[in-house]
Amino acid sequence: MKIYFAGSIRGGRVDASLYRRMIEHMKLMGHAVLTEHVGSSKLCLEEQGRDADARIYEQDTAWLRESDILIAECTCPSLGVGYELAYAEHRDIPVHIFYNSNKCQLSAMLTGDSYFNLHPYENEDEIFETLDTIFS
Ligand code: 6IA
Repeated sequence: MKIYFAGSIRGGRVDASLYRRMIEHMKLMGHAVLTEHVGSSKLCLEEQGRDADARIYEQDTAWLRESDILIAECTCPSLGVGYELAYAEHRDIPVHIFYNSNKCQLSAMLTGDSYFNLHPYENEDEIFETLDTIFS
């Protein structure tokens, strides 16, 4: 499957290493993760102007349109991830949202939308078990 992984970038990188572990897990299952960079520890977060951001937007929305599924880690709030979730719903792409229920309260705009598959977890092992179930 082609997977679009969504995680916070300018919203904050506190969970970047978790994103990387989730991406690695899905790749080990034989899937293509189109957005591997979201788990990178070397992302440059500096503003590089509107043209550079337009290229990111065009590339990311193109990847979203060709994805079979969107997997999002939403513990760290991100406007960009919220946008991607709505974009995927608009195109009928299945969406699975993971969040640590001890660390955050998810927006009612996500928990209140029955389109989204919600996966609250308390420890990291639960994430990988759920991913195995989703892709089995
Ligand atoms: O609002 P956020 O930046 O937290 O939005 C994060 C989401 O938007 C991620 O799921 C990505 O798919 C997408 N996104 C945001 N920034 C980038 C990006 N920037 N490259 C690719 N996808 C992105 C490169 C570094 C940038 C901060 C200059």
